[in-house]
Amino acid sequence: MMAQLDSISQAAHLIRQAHSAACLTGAGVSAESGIATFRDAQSGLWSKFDPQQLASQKGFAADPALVWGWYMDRLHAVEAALPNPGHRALAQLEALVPAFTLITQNIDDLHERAGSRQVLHIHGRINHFRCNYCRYDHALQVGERHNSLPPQCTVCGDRVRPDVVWFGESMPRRIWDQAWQAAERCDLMLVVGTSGVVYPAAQLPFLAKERGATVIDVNPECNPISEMADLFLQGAGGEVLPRLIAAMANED
Ligand code: BJW
Ligand code: ZN
Repeated sequence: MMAQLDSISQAAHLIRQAHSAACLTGAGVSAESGIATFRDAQSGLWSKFDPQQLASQKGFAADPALVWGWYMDRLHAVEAALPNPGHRALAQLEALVPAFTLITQNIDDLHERAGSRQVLHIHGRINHFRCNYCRYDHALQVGERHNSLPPQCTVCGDRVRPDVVWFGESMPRRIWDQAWQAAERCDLMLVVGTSGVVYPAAQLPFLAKERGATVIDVNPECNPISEMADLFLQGAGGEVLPRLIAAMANED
């Protein structure tokens, strides 16, 4: 289903009026760049594994080579992907709203490559690596990505892993605090391409709403966030967001 023109212009008007806006994105925003979403589309070789098991300390301990291989494949897919019109529209939005905070659950760097300058990666980044034990940063060498086992930490000898947030782990403290404050303070929150099932990220739009913000959700499917949102723009981010920017330009 495609979001209606009048709801797009209503959303454009609300965003234009905002003094402070926050945007929460999820895997759906990168789907049109060919990056598999977390829940929908683990494809090919990986379709027989449960991503919720792989993205965990328990999964890594049980089979470090399997988890390393999964991340190296996904890193390769991210590096080969290009930002789509949805990413680019959000980068444009940054310049159209007085205060704009982009909070992403995505571990890819497509927002940055589309031109967004300030991105809060609350679930970490797939192209950064650290020790699983002492957290020491690790610069990945070309050969290491092709090894079956993850590299060893040069400080403590434990395993290196991508610097992402697995189930049961805490968000990076400073980034999470900034995301929380943005949700608390914004008068408008735009949510794009998240299923709204992973906490505490999914709490942010509810927090914003509780503090009086207007919430707009963009997603082809209904979910707990779209049900609570003031406006639900049903459709793909790469189609709805450019139309939203165009409608904002028409408001001038
Ligand atoms: C489109 C589209 C298009 C398609 N355009 N849209 C409270 C209640 C219940 C459970 C918990 C709770 N608090 C904590 C928990 C446990 C757990 C949790 O939430 N579990 C739930 C699954 C039930 N949370 C945690 O464990 C968190 N940690 C924590 O709470 O720690 C506290 C603590 C610490 C220490 C001690 C004690 C307590 C950590 C969560 C970390 C999540 N990490 C992951 C993996 C990152 C690395 C990796 O990718 O490998 O992050 S999980 C995965 O889900 C990934 C994503 O960022 C995240 C969200 O997924 P997202 O973005 O919503 O994607 P999908 O695939 O679910 O949905 C795609 C959406 O796009 C769909 O809606 C489509 O319709 C849409 N779409 N095409 C727009 N073209
Ligand atoms: Zn270490």
